[in-house]
Amino acid sequence: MKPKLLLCLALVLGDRLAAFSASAIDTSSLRVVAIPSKTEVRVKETFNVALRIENPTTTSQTVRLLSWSWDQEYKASNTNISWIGWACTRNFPRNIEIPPGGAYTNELEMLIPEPISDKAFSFRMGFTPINSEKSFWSDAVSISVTPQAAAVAKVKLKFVKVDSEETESQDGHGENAVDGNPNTYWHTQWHGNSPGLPHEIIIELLPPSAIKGFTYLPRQDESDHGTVKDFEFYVSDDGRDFGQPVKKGTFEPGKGEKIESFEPIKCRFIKLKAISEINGLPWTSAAEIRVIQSGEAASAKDYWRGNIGPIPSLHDSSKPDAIDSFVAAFLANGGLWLNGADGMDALAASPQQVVSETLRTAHFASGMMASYRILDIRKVRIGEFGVYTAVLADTNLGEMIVLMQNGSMTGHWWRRIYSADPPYNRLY
Ligand SMILES: [Ca+2]
Repeated sequence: MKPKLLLCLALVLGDRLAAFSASAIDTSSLRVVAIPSKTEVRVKETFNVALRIENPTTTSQTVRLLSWSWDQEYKASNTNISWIGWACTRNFPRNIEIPPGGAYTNELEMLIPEPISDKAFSFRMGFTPINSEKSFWSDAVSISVTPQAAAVAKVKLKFVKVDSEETESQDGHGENAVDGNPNTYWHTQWHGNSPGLPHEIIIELLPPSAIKGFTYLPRQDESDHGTVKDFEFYVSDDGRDFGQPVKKGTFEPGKGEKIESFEPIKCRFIKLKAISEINGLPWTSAAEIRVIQSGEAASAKDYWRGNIGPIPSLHDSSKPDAIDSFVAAFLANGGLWLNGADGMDALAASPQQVVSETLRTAHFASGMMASYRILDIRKVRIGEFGVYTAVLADTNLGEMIVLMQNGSMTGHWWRRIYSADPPYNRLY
């Protein structure tokens, strides 16, 4: 377990250990107070902790800490608790003057990153000013830990049948709707003959499961042929009698994943029936169909993970290269991968600096990387988000992809590292 989830790009300017006029600091009487925003938390759930350095004396006191990642001057007495740092490009020690009776307050986003056996625990926060050998500890803060809900056993989807599929002029097999890959899709026959609507696909749930909804991901390539408009959704125990639809309606337009909900019901088979196509054409297509199980969050899936195919070692100008396929996969996900801004002040001199700093941070701050070498840096266009810089790097963890910089929004940088081996986990 990492002691900290530190995301800071710390360019420490100046020497933290530089001689400092000690006479300006008399911290012998400082008091540290830690106040959590809540006292009952779940594992991996962040909560805020206000940290206050109080000066109970009758004279001003000065403490020295880093301007941005001031949290580096703090430590927790209990290693089960951690906190989240932040992006910063300029970081320097500075003096904070605390008036008599006053306080200097900050807030940390803290969490219990890993499951723990205790239902409750306490911790103290210790503050050690720069150039000081003395640490000031808060009183103990007690937190109770709510056990994590048991994970829902994931149902497997098995293709049963479709009424029509195009297998001659393209791979439009019905299986493609449940293969987990957003870039493959079921398409009804169009070569020679185009049987008309409605079309339907039947899928088996292994094991039979209680579901409270389903999702429909339209085909993700440039065409929208076959994209379903009006639908009916059925469930069945035997795969033959589907009765009345448990849900019918009209999908939202667009290529994003559609989520449809209904009252939880246990079943062994599902059937999606396409009633109409968005352009009034006779086809049906579906990139992915999922079910939402009872007890599972009804949210869109990060389809790109694990589904972008093998990445070649370096780009070949005669065909799409690693970054192109990576970005194509992102595009297929409607740009959802760009969630969770870690925009930072645009103080870095160049995208290359952000890349090397990101890798350096992974190298040094997280201890994840022992070595790296940048193979390729390219500008790529990512949907509506504009031109970004993407990097393919060769590292001790295998090749990995770093994404980061928006060319038009100079105030925003996006830093992500993904493993370049399936399942393309986000590493940093
Ligand atoms: Ca698919």
